[in-house]
Amino acid sequence: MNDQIQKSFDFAVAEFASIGVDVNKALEQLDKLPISLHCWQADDVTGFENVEGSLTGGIQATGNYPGKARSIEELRADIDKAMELIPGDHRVNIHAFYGDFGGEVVDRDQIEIKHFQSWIDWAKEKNYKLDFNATCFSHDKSSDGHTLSHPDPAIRAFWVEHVIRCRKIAEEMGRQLGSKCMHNIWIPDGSKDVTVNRLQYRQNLKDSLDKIFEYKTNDEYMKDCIESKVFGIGLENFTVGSHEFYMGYGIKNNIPITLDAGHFHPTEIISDKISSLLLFTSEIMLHVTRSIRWDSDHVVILNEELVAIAQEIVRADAIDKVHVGLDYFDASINRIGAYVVGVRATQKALLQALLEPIVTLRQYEANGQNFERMALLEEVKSMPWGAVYNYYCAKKGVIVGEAYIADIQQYEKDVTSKR
Ligand code: RNT
Ligand code: ZN
Repeated sequence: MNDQIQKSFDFAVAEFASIGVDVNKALEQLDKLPISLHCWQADDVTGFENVEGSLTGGIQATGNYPGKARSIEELRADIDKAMELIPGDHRVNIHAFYGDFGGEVVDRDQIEIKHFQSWIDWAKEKNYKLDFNATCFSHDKSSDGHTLSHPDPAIRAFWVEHVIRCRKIAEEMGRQLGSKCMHNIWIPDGSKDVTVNRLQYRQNLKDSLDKIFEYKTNDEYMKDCIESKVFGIGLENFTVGSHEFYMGYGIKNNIPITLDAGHFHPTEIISDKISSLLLFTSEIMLHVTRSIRWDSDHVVILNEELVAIAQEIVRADAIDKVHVGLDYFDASINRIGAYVVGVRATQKALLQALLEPIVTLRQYEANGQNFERMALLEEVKSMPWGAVYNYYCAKKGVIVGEAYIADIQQYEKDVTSKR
């Protein structure tokens, strides 16, 4: 351990102790908090299906920075590189269209565990855990804006089959890796312009979900979660899977809700939803992202809402109930750098939340000492939590501070720039 890092850490421990906070305890908790890295940042949500096609479903990756991953091997190498620069043990979130199809064209209603075995083997070797997602977009059967809510029962059945297969794959991932795999269901369904059939589409989606969940999975190995949205590009007028829809469905059927930070109205925040939802569903999945003006999926940075999300998880004593996953796809900058910045920012937010003098703050609040509460909250913002994070990186054998920039530049020079 570098002397400077140790000294700064010792100073920080004393500073936090003076406000009643145990730094080592906070670090122990942080170390048990996995973050799920979304595989789709490395290749701009393209997937490896061996069919010509583009990203559809109302989402868009903008930019054409060189070096995107073009194969499973490249994508895994990029994730390995990012993981090298992130302290702690983490998860990788795979989408169904990233299967290892060995040059074959395998349609979505035909995928099996064998197409994901190499992902599981890789994860085992690297000590990652896996999460999974059905892929209900970028497909000719989703091109008219509907999948599970489609008016045609045959198309609905196709997507029902896909999602059931995904649930089985997720279950097997969790079983083999000994860690519950979160399986997320997000569909793009909606319409660009006025529809006079809102109820019908939602009824269709409800029926499809009922069929999907008829297959019972083992809770120990996998858990489904359902993700709402306010609107997509080209689907501005109506989204079938709205927040009310999934909140109703999830609470009634005890299925966790996925809160994506970019899926609400521009000034609506997900941090405030955590403590409400937790009273009605056992768990929550988060898609941490940064939306600018719309669901733009910018790289997560250490902003106020990220800190608020972390604070709400910790203040609600919900570290074991809230699954933190990232969801952004910025194609305009170095993609490995995008991973590292996003995960480090998320960890810093969690660390700040874990270092809160919560006992004193709650005492102040109980006594009606609102000035004191505000002042202490202000003071903790500039407490030396950065020194604690640097120490955590060093202890985990991970590059400390901005020195990782040069490391990513080197990887770009040696690897991604040659693609
Ligand atoms: C889309 C949703 C969804 C996707 C991924 C690729 O708006 O956020 O989670 O980003 O499934
Ligand atoms: Zn999302």
